[in-house]
Amino acid sequence: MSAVEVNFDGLIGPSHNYGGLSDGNLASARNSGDVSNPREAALQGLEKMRTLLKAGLVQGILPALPRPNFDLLASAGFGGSDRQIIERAAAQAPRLLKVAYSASSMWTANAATVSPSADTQDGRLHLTAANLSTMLHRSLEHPDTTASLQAIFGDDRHFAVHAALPMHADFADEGAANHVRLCGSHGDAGVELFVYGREAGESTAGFPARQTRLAAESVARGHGLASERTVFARQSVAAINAGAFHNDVVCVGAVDTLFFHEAAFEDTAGTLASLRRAAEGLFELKPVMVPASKVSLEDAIRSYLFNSQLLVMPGEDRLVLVAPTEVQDTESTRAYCDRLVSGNGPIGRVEYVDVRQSMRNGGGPACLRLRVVMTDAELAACHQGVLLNEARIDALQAVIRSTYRDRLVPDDLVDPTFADECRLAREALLAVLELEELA
Ligand code: SUG
Repeated sequence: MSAVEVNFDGLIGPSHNYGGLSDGNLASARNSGDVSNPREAALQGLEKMRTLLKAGLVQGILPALPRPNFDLLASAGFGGSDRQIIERAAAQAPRLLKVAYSASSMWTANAATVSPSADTQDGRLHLTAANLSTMLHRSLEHPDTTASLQAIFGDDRHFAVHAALPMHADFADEGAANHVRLCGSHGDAGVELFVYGREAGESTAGFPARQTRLAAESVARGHGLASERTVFARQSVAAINAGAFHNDVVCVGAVDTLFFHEAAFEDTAGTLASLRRAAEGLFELKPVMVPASKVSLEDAIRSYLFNSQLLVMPGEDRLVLVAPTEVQDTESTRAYCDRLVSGNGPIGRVEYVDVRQSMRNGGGPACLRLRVVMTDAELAACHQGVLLNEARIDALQAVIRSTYRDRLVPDDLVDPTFADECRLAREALLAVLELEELA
């Protein structure tokens, strides 16, 4: 069956700010409290989408979630009118107000785990919303994410949307950021690699390990994946403690190629052997391992070399790495990329994109997209309003230019009129995506 990979990027919401909310995410901690520019952030994200659309790829988008999340504030005991809730939360629990306003749904690699229909027992495309249970601000996302996915992938002849796993540390799940699908070509049956940071019930020292093996296994079972085509690998403790809070900070894969840092997995040889066994009869795995002697783990995490999109571009015979400009600005990673493309390996070109606003919260090009491999029939059956063309990108950018602020600091969130601003902007954006039902 022929199929294409559709990147569903997150539309960056009007409350994008540097809240310092993510323990273990070095960029989030470093830039905490800085001035953000939500308008520039959203425009940068859309320009990345435009670049890939112009290259001939199918580009989708997922809407920003409603912020502030009044349910959270109500659960914390704040009552009254919206205005009173915000004023009271600002006075009594300012951190909770930042949590309620977080625009973290922009990182759609964490929205869900996706298995294409070629891999699943019932021949449907399966999506499981991630519970994101480790970080409070991210744990708020899944109910609204599930609603978005249902609105977009609502046709149950083609799609199965699963609600998030139970909200408990044993089931901690961060979605596609810890999942890689490898294959011969997109429409063929593939191998799904799930990377976890700890076992259920295990407590780890250092930065939080946000994914359990139990969560990964539960998603794989729910999607009806063949066990002989599924691999579970442990992320290295060293990577997590160096700031790789998701596997996609140290690893990215596409079709038959796995591009990863030497320190990404606890057992590299074992992981590669399991992948080769699972791929037998389907394709030959092409691992591209970056040694620490060429790029230190620190530089890999600072530059986000691996948090790039690895893409099959129409008309190009080798893969293209769409990397953040920070990779160009970091000497070791720039030198590595120059050598990479001059060799004859599977990656033939590196293209740099500016997503600095998101990067400063620890989100590179790969964090900003959820990959969904879709057949023609599935493409036709999904909600068409989220499939982008240039006119729709222009329309979204026009709304952003007229409704988003170009300067926001966490202290601005105390302004009760900002909540109305965010709601009106979101409603206008949903209208462009023909998703008014989510308002
Ligand atoms: O979960 N940052 C996100 C970044 C997610 C990146 N996603 C992937 N690697 N796929 C996180 O840590 C920071 C928010 C703040 O501090 O305001 C934040 O949530």
